[in-house]
Amino acid sequence: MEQTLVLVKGDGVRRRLIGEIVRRIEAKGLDIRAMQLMDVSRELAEEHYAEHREKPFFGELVDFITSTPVVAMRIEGEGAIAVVRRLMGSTNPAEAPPGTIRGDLALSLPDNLVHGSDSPESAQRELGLFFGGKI
Ligand code: RTP
Ligand code: MG
Repeated sequence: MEQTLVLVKGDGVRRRLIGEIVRRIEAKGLDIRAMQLMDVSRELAEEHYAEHREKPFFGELVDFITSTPVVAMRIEGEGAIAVVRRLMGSTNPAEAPPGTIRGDLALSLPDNLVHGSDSPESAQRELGLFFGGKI
């Protein structure tokens, strides 16, 4: 069965939206296999977002994800990676459709509440980072 990493990022924790986001994931029929509230070190953040290292918003992104605790979840289900991405909505909340987490609950970047792995390779890598105990 497919697994993916979901993060409720700092804005979601600060705004007390953990329950609302978990509710949507559960209501969809996905299973929570692991869940932890945790601090994200700079090392973990830079590794997690390595694909964005050259982007102009990389510094802001790392500051954002390390500034407050996040909730990391190992989510499992048929097609979980793509299903979670659809539940989240597009990256920019201003463009995310109503009915999605970002479309209903967020307004502008970088505060888009959630992260979901974007491919089987990313899921494996990111689950290792957050739940493998390496960093
Ligand atoms: P994520 O990785 O968080 O699941 O989001 P995503 O795939 O939809 O978006 P991605 O392109 O991977 O970007 C990662 C995170 O960087 C912030 N971002 N800021 N200022 C900007 O133009 C900008 N673009 C992206 C967002 O927080 C996004 O989730
Ligand atoms: Mg991404």
